[in-house]
Amino acid sequence: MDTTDQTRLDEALAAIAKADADTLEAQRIAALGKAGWISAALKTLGAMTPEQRQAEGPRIQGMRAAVAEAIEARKAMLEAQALESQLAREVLDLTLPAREMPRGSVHPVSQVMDELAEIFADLGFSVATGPEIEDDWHNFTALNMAETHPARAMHDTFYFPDVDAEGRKMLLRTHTSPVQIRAMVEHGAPLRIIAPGRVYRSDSDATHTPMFHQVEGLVIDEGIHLGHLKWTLETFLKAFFERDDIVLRLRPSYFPFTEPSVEVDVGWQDVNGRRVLGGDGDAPGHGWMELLGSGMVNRRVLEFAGLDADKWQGFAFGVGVDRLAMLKYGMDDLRAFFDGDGRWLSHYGFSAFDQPTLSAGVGARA
Ligand code: 2NL
Repeated sequence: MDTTDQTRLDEALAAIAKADADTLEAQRIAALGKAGWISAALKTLGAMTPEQRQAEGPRIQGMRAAVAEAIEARKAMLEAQALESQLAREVLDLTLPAREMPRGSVHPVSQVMDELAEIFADLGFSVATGPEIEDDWHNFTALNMAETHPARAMHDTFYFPDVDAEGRKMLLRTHTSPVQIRAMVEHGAPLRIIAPGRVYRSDSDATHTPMFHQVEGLVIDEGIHLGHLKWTLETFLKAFFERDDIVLRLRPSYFPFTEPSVEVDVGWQDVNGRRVLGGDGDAPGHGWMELLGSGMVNRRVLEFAGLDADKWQGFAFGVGVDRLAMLKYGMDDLRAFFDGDGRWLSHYGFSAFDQPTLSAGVGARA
């Protein structure tokens, strides 16, 4: 046993055990560095006889491992100590006010959805939601659009390549009507719901995006007729556009899921070269703009959903949420809605603290 090495080792281990971060590195260099004493000892192995090396090799390697291990242990200890004292030092006062207003803002589509929920809640509607990935029964068949119905092709549907576990053809919903079908199947009648959400159609240009937002409304009760539909839409649009002079014009139309079907136009007037909703659509300088589709729920749809069509009647409507937002807040390019541009959002976005209420006007800005 080399007593010099043993003394050196004992001294090194003692120094390491009480070293701080700086002296620990000096200890490492003195022992294990290129010119360190253990490195020097390792170099002597080359000149030894095989017998000597067999005894000296493990001894020197053992010293190297002991020093390296001691350094690692001390380092971990020092780091734990530093963290402890940092945690003790740093105090976070969660009761302090924010230094800046939050920079995020509520997207106009979210704002309009909140406004719609508020307006219709006041009329006794609840908000219904459902899956965006649907089967073709809920999206088409139950809406009186049979396999061969031409309207299916018109919907530019995104289909999934494979059928699901039950062999159903799956797709991205093309409207939120399937949510209403599910509500009728699950809750029966009477029913008063709106179904807002994302819908998908394979269509893309300046006025169409492959994903857009729709809100549909559905009322099922006894003795429901077109008068209820017209009053509901009038009341909704007056609250939404915050004007009492909103006028509607109902035109006959066709949807497979409603009978009769009506297209609803809203009157606008020219104010300094800009079209503003309200006024008499037929007067000079006034006009009509197509806004939403609606109608009395086709009795075949009621039957598909398991309702007795002799007892229950209903009306339904559908309208684009993005379109409503553009009209109300004066945006001209639909594609900007989905660009995620912070400047657009800070211009058109809403404060997260601004909750739409009917008393303040649903679109009041904070
Ligand atoms: C449009 C037209 C509409 C409906 C949607 C509906 C839903 C059920 C039953 C019957 Cl469950 N109808 N929804 C009715 C008429 C029109 O949307 O142009 N949307 C943008």
